[in-house]
Amino acid sequence: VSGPDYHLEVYRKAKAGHRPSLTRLISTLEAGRPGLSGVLGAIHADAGRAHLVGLTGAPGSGKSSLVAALARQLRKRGRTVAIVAVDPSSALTGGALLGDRIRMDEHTLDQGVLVRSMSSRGSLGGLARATTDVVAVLDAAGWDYVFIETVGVGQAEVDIMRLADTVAVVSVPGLGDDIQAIKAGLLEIADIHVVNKSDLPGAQRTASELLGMLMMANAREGAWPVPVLSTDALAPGGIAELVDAFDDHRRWQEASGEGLARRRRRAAERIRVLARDRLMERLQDPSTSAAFDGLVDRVVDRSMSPHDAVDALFEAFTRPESLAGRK
Ligand SMILES: Nc1nc2c(ncn2[C@@H]2O[C@H](COP(=O)(O)OP(=O)(O)OP(=O)(O)O)[C@@H](O)[C@H]2O)c(=O)[nH]1
Ligand SMILES: [Mg+2]
Repeated sequence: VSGPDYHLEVYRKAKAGHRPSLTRLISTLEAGRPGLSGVLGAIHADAGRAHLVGLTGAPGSGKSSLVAALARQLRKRGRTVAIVAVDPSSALTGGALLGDRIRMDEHTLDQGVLVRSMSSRGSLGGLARATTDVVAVLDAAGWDYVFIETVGVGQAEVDIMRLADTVAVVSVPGLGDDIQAIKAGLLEIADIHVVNKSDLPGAQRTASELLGMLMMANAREGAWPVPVLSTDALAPGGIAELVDAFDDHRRWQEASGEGLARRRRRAAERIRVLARDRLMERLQDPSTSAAFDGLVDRVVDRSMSPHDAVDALFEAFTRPESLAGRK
C-alpha cells in the first residue's frame, strides 16, 4: 500500500501518538519520495507550535551531551523533546552520529523523548530539505521542543540553523577554533551563546571574550541582548538557566515582532528553494529536454541569445505549445 491516502493515514496515527507511524513517516519524508504534497500540506497546517531550537558549534564541544541534559531538564518540567542530529559531513565520511545514539540511550525508553539522526547520503541541499520536512512533522505531531543539532561550522550548518526559532552556538574554554567558528558566520546567527565544559579552566575568560564581541550588537536599541551562558553538560550545571533563556528568547520574539519577521523570512526562503527545485526538475524533464537542446543549438549558432532562450523557456512553462512553435 502506498499513495497519498496511505501517508495521511500514517500521519493521523503519528499525531495520535503512535510512535512507529511517526518514525515511518519521518523515514518517508527523509527519502523525499514523490506523492507527499498532500501529507506535507496537512503537516504545514498543523505545525507552528513547537519551539525549534538549533544547537551548533565546533565538533566535540558537547552539543549532544548538552541536548541530553536539556532533554532531562525539560522532561522534569513536563515537556516533550524531539532531537534531530544532523551531520552534513557524513556525505564525505559516510559516517552517522553513532555516538549520539549511544549517549541518548538513557532516553530511549521515555515516550516523551525522540532521537533521530540524519546524514546527508546525497547532496547537502537534499539534507536541508529533508531536515525541514522532518522538523515540521515533529512540530505538527505535537512535540513541545524540537532540538536540531548540527556538527561543524560551515555554510550547510548555517542553512540548517535558519530553521530554528532560537539558535544556540556552543563554544568551549580556550580560543582558536571557537573564534574561527564565529568568524565563519555563526556570530550573526547566535541568539544565545553557550560556553560548555565550564568545569574546565578558562571558561570565564571565553565567556568574557564572547561578551566583548557582542557588546556593540547587544547595545543596539530594541535588539535582543544575546546572553552568554556557562554550562557543564556532565555535572550538570547551568542547564535550567539555559532552558529559561530559550523561553525568554521566544517570549521576546513574540513581543517584539521579531518572531513573525523570522517566520516570514523562513517562509520566503522555503518558497524560493522549492521554486528553484521545481524549475530544475522541469529543465531535466524529458519533455523539456528536446526543446532545451533546440535552444542550446540556437545559442551556439548565435541565432538566439541565452537571455532570449530563458524567456522562451519560461514562456514554455506556462504555454507548453510555444516552444514547439519556436523550434
Ligand atoms: N569536562 C566536560 N566534558 C564534557 C562536557 N560536555 C561534554 N563533554 C565531553 O566532551 C566530549 C564530546 O561531547 P559530545 O556531547 O559528543 O560533543 P558534540 O559536540 O556532540 O560532538 P560532535 O557531535 O562529535 O561534534 C565527550 O567526551 C563528553 O563527555 C562538559 O560540560 N564538561
Ligand atoms: Mg554530537
